Amino acid sequence: MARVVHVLNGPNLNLLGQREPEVYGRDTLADVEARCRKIAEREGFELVFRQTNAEHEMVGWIQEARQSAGVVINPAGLSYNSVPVLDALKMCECPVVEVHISNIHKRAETEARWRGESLMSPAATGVIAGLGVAGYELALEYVARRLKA
Ligand code: CA2
Repeated sequence: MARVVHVLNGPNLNLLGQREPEVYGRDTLADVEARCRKIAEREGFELVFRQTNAEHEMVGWIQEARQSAGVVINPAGLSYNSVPVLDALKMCECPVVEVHISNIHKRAETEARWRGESLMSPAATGVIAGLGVAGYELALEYVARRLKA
């Protein structure tokens, strides 16, 4: 059976590339998905790539993914207030990599302090922030490495 890795994206990331390019870059989510698919093909795993604006849908997708080969998640705005998403991530039995395109810690110095404090991080195996959309690819490389180990 093919090993499946889930890449899950939270609210508003469907509009990636359309605003604040100085923070998030110009790539769209479709561009990110295409790059992730290349890695999945090369590494021989099946990729599920999804985006939702709804908390309950994200919870359902994490539950679906909990026994898969890995979860890469950019919870976006849900990072700061969603206990249901946190609880679902805690139930994952696979590596979980939290990805933020921007450096949320740096932004916490200049914007609001809450931005640097993702509620999700205690449930993550690791966190990548500030490396742009390359963070998704690096997270998948990590999962692929874990699958080979
Ligand atoms: O840097 C990230 O990836 C974030 O998770 C993105 C969230 C933000 O609230 C976090 O602090 C950091 C916001 C996602 C908004 O989606 C966008 C839509 C269009 C253009 C840019 C971002």
